[in-house]
Amino acid sequence: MKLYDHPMSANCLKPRLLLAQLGTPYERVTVDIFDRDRHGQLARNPTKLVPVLETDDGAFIPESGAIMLYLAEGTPFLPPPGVARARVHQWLFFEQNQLEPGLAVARFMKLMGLDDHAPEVYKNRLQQGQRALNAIAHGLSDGRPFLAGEDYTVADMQVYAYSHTAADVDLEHEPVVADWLARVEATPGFVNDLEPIPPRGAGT
Ligand SMILES: N[C@@H](CCC(=O)N[C@@H](CS)C(=O)NCC(=O)O)C(=O)O
Repeated sequence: MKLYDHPMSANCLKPRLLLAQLGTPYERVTVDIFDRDRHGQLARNPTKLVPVLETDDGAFIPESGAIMLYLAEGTPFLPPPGVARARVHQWLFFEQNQLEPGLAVARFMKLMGLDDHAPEVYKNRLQQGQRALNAIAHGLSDGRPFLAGEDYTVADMQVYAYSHTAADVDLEHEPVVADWLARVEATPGFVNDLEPIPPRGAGT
């Protein structure tokens, strides 16, 4: 299978991490996400965003959450249907609805030097990011080791991707979140190959 990808994208880190921990071979196709035409590579993704997974059968699956659920089916990283799986879905939806629109946007704005151009937008996204980090801390406050309960799942991978970048926008983790991040990083086969966004004015 192929993963249409960008090395600086934390949305793409999610499937890269899962594929690494599954030991699944795949071809990585870097897409120039700064090229609006995307060289036609993402013609079958309505949003023209990465990541997109192309299966061995030639199906195209966009959206990191959909890719994670597809790849994790039948593996220890996704519980069977029922409450445990609903908890995984809960964190996947949370990530897309609360964490990513706040922290990822604030981080991108800051690293691209856009925070000074639209300070009100930046402040709003930063506050949203902080609220999401608080929610993660609250979710972990009952002492569970991982977001969906006792087991490490795709929910942890999905939420890890942007929450671990909080320092890029000078946000701090509560100890319960820092401990969870460390537990995620200690799982077998963990990789974090997210490349930094170059400082403002350095290209891209
Ligand atoms: N909801 C999507 C978001 C994907 C997304 O925002 N991808 C970014 C890279 S992190 C992208 O392709 N950006 C290019 C653009 O905005 O034109 C997901 O989770 O996969």
